[in-house]
Order: sequence, then structure tokens, then C-alpha cells
Amino acid sequence: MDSSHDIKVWSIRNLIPDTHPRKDSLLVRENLVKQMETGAVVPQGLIAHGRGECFDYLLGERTNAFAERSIEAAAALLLLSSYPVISVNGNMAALAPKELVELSKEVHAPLEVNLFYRNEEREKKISEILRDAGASEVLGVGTDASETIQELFSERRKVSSRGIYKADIIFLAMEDGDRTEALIKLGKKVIAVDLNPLSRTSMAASITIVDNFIRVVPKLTTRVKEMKNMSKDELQRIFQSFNNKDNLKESLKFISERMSQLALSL
Ligand code: PTJ
Repeated sequence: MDSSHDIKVWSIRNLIPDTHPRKDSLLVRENLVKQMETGAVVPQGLIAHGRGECFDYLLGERTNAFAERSIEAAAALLLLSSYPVISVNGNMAALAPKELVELSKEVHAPLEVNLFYRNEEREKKISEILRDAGASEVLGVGTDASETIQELFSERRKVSSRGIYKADIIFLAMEDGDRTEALIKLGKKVIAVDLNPLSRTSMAASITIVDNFIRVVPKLTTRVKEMKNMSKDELQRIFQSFNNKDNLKESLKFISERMSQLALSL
């Protein structure tokens, strides 16, 4: 990264006063812009982030009880999995690289780059971000992404034979619904993080965590650590008692009731 860019980011940081009520959110945006300038994030990723921010606002920018329940079910499923894989796109790598590597190590799930706007430069850039954050290996880069998911027609169809292709569980976030639908058709289970409970990804996933990816990843790792000593039966019971559609309904009800209360308080 050149020094003029450093100066630009530095000056933006100093333009945001410590007392600014939206400081954290503004710094997340700055980070995404910075990663867009390096090529890791696509401009469309900024639009996707804005959509997410809007839902986060409606959800009160916190991890609600329904999300805690889906995080628990996701932790159970990851611990039951024989071969989990974490699928990483530009936004995910930019928002929580260290946290993704920690989750990957905790559940023994390889990290695989899988992009909608795929090109070799981005693959390498995202792999570099993950390696700088502590990853020893990153799948899905260059010729490693040589297997194909026939049901898909976007660049997301290119996967690693050592990763998504053979995985039983895939953890993913911030994407269009086509791939989740295709992975489910192939008999795999999908854990998706999506702030929009109405998205096709949310509807199609086995477990949808309706919460901000930045909050979810460390919480999920903590929950995995807490549940590690549970028996397989207990983990199965937790996963089996989780119903994704019911959980999505709860999130919609929560938003609707919260909006009504806010309207009354004006
Ligand atoms: O890096 P690439 O090439 O794979 O491109 C990725 C993007 C993000 C451009 C692409 O997959 C895309 O267009 O995604 P969508 O269809 O806009 O979907 C993004 C979804 O993620 C929306 O439902 C958003 O509400 C949601 N979202 C955005 N930010 C967050 C989020 N969900 C959880 N946490 C967030 N921080």
C-alpha cells in the first residue's frame, strides 16, 4: 500500500471525533473502503455492507436472543461435522480476518476463498490477508479451485477438491442465495450469517444467524469452546431442536415489534 493511501486513511480517522456516536460503524466503513482500494473488496461489497448496516439498525445493533440460539445450534453442528469448511469472500476477509482464523483453528475447518467476482489478483489478496492474520493454509487460490459445482453458473462454482467440494458443513456470509441453494441440493449443510432474514441465503440455509458478521464470529468461537466437552447426543439434541424457519420468523417479529415500540416512543 502506498504512503499517500496511509495518509488518506490516517486523516479520515482523525476526522471522526472520539465522541462521534457512530464512530465504530464509520471506522468499519473506512476499513472496507481501504480494502476496496487494495482490491480485496469489490465496490459491490460496499453496497452489500450498506444493506447489512440498514438491517443491523433495525435489529438494534446487538446480538439478540434468536441469534444467540442460532449461534448455539451452529456451534453444535460444527462440532458434529466430519469436514467443515469456512468459505471466505472479500467482505468477510476485510471485516474479521483474525477472528476467522481463530474459528478455523478451533473447529479444524480449512479456510477457502470463494468469490462472486473472482479473479486471481483478488484470490491472492484475500489469501494474503488471511495468512497475515495467522492462517497456515488457504484453499481455493489459483489451480486449487479446479473442482466445479455443476448446479452453479457464477464464478462461485469453482471450488477446491480439498475444501468446499468435499465438505459436509459450510460456514459462509454475505452472498447471493444461489450457492446456498446449490450446496443444500448437494446434501451439504450451510451455516449462513446474514443480517437480512428475508434474503434467499437466509431462507435456504440450514442455520441462519441473523446478526452482524463482526459480532458473530468471535461469539461462535467462544460457544464452540464452551460446548467442546458435550456428548454427541447432547450436540445432536441442540441441533435437532433448532428450526431455521421458526428462528427467522422470530427475527422478523422482533424487528416488527421493535419498530412499533419506537414509533410509540417518538
Ligand atoms: O467478494 P465477492 O466477490 O464474493 O462479492 C461479495 C458480494 C458481497 C459483493 C456479493 O456476494 C453480494 O452482492 O452480496 P449481496 O447479494 O449484496 O448479499 C449480501 C448480504 O449480506 C445481504 O443480505 C446483507 O444484508 C448481508 N450483510 C451485509 N453486511 C453484513 C451482512 N450480514 C451480516 N453481517 C454483515 N456485516
